[in-house]
Amino acid sequence: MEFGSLQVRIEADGTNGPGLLAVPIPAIAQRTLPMQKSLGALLFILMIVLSLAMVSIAAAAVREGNLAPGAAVPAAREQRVRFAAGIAAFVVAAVLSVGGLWWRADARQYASHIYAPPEIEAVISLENQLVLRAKPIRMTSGNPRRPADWINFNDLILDHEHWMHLFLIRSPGMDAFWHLHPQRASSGSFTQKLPAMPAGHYQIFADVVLSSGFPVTLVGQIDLPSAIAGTPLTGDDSGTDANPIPSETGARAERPLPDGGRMIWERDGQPLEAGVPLMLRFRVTDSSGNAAGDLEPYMGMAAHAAIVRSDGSVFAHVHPTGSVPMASFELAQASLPASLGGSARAAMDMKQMTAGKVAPEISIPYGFPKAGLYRIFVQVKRSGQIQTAFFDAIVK
Ligand SMILES: [Cu+2]
Repeated sequence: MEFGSLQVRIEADGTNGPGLLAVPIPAIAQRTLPMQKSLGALLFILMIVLSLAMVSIAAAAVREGNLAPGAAVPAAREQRVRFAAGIAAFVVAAVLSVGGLWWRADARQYASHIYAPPEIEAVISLENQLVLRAKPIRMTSGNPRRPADWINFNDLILDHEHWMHLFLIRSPGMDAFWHLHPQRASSGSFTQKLPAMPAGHYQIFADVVLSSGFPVTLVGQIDLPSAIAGTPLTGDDSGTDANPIPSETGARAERPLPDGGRMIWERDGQPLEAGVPLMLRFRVTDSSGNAAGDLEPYMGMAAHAAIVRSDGSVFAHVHPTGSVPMASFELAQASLPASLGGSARAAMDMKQMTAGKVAPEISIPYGFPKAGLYRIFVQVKRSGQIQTAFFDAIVK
């Protein structure tokens, strides 16, 4: 198995000529599957049988290997037979222990690849500036392939024209949400001027894309002992207040937007199930209840959604194009052989799709990884204003 920034290439041929598309696949191991107990027991018994068989073959070869058919075994051979069996047992035991050492070394090596979400350190400096730094990793394994070891803030590429997409979510109620875009500072750190924020404990999710195209979410926390006055939001920065997430969600799937419009989550009435690919559909209406005609791309996308489990153990930043960051997608297309064409066009199509007007119906593909209570923040841009609606979902 290969780890890292991989891609699946899709080749198609039709009346308009051949086309080639690359889909980036960030591949990483998240856990080691244990062996089934019954399979382990079966293999252990087979090992014992094989070991005993090896010893008895060696013993039988010495005892009867050069006997004429029907002849009796001379009593003097017994000592040599026991010696041969002892040597064979020693060799088998040596092979098994060397094999065991190799097996454990291989398992340790694999375990050092298991993905642990890299952590980010955040402190608030004077003038309500948030300073972010990737936490240094203890190099216990000495293996440089762990994603956490790759995080070098000087080795990133722009995604949606930003080096970092920073999400701050007040916990545990998830009743305050910000989507900000910190500036790169000279010393391998990022800084962000904070908006007006209430006091509380915040969870931090920081999305970056490494120069290999591998997307990484760094996680962290910060405490605001008191509310801060902050500076007004500018550019692509956005945020919203929300009511604290209830432990049981009602069926309400409609949210008012600041201008009197609404965002509606179109549910098909089926319960949401973990591990099932879904299409989350949202519809935006204006203040008179008609389909909104004023949606624009927000950072190159029809919509951005942040999907968070109530305990913060799941975070996804997704778009109508899925979870692939635009930066990784463009990098994958650029890697295609130019002779096959089509690649540059695919990247251009993706950009054009999001240029100009945006339809008020939004479909976002997603699969909830595990059961639980989730909040979904959906962001759109209408007439230059970024609007955020939030929905709650219980996943079985
Ligand atoms: Cu986004």
